[in-house]
Amino acid sequence: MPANKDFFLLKSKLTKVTQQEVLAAARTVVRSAPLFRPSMPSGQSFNYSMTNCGDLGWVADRSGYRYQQYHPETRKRFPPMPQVIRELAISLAKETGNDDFYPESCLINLYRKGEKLGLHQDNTEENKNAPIISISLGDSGIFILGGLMRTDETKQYIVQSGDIIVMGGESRNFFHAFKGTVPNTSNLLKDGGRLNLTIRQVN
Ligand code: MD6
Ligand code: FE
Repeated sequence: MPANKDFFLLKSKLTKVTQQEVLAAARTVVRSAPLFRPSMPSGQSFNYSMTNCGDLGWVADRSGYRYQQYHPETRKRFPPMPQVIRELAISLAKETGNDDFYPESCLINLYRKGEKLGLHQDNTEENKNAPIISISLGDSGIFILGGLMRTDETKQYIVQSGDIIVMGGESRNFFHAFKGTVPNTSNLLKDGGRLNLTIRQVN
């Protein structure tokens, strides 16, 4: 098995049936924790919508970025992480050399046509060593991966429904971005768009 060092893009890792199971689980989450579109600390609104499940959810507002137990709009606790998502994340972590991964949080991002996410590092988590497991569902999109510095050279990857990204080891802290979807490339989501689930051990 690979060492816990690398960035993995596991193409076509999930069968259609598993994709549908994960999608159904995500829909259940969205029913109790509706998608929201937060503001960045600058006051500018995010370009896409999101929600969470698990013990902790990632949120943003004028006072910054943080993890909390409560949905920022309903003020209810985020729903538990569905078993299918939790078990999948643990098994993907193991497969890529990360034996003690504890999924505390799953951020669910929905990108409609034209929606994107700029170059960033994931640094709200206390734990900067645990890998981040990312599941792509629905329309294909363009994922950009750089290095530890914002100015490092970047590479572009096409992510398709059922592909998995694992950012472990050094790559855990690499700059990255999502440049947008390629519309009408999947019929998994009936209204189109791309769902991205990122599962993390926050602490
Ligand atoms: C996305 N993903 O694919 C955005 N972050 O829509 C992320 O920002 C991300 O895929 C950390 C690790 C994996 C990711
Ligand atoms: Fe990220």
